[in-house]
Amino acid sequence: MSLGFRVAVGQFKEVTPDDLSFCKQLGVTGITINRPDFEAPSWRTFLGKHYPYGPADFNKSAKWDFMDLLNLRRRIEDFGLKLEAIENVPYHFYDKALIGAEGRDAQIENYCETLRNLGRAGINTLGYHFCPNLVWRTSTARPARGGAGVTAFNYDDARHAPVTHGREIGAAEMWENFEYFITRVLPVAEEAGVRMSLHADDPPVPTLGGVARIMNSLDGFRRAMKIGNSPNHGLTFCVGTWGQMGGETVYEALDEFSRQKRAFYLHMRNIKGSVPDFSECFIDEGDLDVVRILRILKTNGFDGFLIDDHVPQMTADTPWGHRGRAFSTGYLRGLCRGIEEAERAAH
Ligand SMILES: [Mn+2]
Repeated sequence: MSLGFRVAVGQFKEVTPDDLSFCKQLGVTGITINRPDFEAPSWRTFLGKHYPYGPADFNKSAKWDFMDLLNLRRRIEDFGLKLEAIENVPYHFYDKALIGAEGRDAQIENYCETLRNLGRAGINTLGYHFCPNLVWRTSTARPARGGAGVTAFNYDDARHAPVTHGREIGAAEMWENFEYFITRVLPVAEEAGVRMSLHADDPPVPTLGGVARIMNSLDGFRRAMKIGNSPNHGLTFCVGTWGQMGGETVYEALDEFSRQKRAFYLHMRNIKGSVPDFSECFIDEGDLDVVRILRILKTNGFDGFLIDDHVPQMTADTPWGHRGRAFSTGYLRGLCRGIEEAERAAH
């Protein structure tokens, strides 16, 4: 009996052939890439300098080019790996859409073209978030196991931060921005055969830097999935961020969305504490019951993939975290194997 889901690895902001070999060595079948800016020299090198395709078009930096995407997928498949998803377009592709600023219509038009190009290139999952001022942490100095490098957050420390966008942006306005964006891009995603996968706001507090964080609760996500009601709209279910909401929320939400087939893929990590104060930690410690999470997926017939998520920095690690990710990925693969064996024994 197979579990029906698989472990991948990823969050590469740039990738080299060595990285892909490393992924193969970990025994995973697929990878994800994070907000690639294909204009960057490292990406030009990876994709190959000689294109059977004309020069860059004028708007290239505002959207992804079909041939870049096709080459990306092919290069990864050449290593025997599947490109499971790309997570997030570069921030400047849709920063105005996030806050409803002038110029958002042009960005949305470009975003639609990116979706079409993803579909044409055979890449069917695009992760996204709807959080104008991104991930916040207030400490990188909290003690962790063996002195590993982890991040932590304390809401009291962050509460009085200055506004990040020149003014306050409340929840009602953020919901309007979200509806404006998602109702325009989703029909195009459907047509292109691309799934849009929404990550929760990390940390899931009400507001930071004057900007409301609307994807911070189960109710918020129910609302988001209702506004963007499509089989092509679902969740990048980040167990860390959902765990930071505290209590049983992470299990309830995962059960609900995986049952509805709207959890497209998962970020796996562990945490100690929850809002208003938490630290990241190794996946085999912390407050989240990772086995319970995997069992929910198994029970609900989840058929997507899992990846590790900002792992602790281990001794002599690289910025991407080769050592930390090897530990996390191996641990996850071992747990999956254990659950598979337990299922086999039970039937
Ligand atoms: Mn995450």
